[in-house]
Amino acid sequence: MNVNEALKLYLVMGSTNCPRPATDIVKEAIEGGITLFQYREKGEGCLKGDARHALATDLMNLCHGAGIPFIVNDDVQLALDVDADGVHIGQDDGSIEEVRRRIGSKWLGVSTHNVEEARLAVQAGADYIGVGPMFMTKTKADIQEVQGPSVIRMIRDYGIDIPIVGIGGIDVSNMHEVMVAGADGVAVISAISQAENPRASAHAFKTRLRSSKQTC
Ligand code: TZP
Ligand code: MG
Repeated sequence: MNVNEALKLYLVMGSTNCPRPATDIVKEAIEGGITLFQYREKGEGCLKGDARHALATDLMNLCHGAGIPFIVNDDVQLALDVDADGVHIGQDDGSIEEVRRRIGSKWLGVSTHNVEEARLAVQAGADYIGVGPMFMTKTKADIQEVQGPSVIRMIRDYGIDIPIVGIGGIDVSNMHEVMVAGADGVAVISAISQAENPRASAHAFKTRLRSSKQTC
């Protein structure tokens, strides 16, 4: 699968984002049509050690059973241990080049917030960049300033054509703004993981994406 196609509807989450077992949420989100999954096990009460490894394996098996690539956030060793499809890192997670060397040809995603970070991520060998926060979010406490989808437009106008996914406060009602700014897709945590019906939420995103594409 191409990275840009996989990025269309990117579910990012770990056990602390879920009101029910993470495996149930991911199963339902897959049925609803997510195209990529990132295991992001963070925050108070997050799993460590064997429990973290076991959940990563369970979620990866669910994803792979449906042909969906499985990415691990931050934890390069876990990604290598479970043989994930890729790793996603932020600006404070060490050298992008070093992660690239460790993971070889696995996908590498990097969180960026402006043109300069995007440029450096591309130069260092990222396969895609996440750009955010697009909108206000309660899910991540240490977010940078909300700049809105216009930062994606700035990155595109600079000439960066790497696959881009927007993140932060995205829901079905505002995702179109992210897509028209030049994103290949949207990454969401709470809009799916905390939805009353994750399957219906993912499905609603997919329907909206299809109509977004016609106007992009
Ligand atoms: N990076 C920037 S904002 C964010 C991350 C991981 C949180 C996104 O969560 P939500 O619930 O989709 O706003
Ligand atoms: Mg990180």
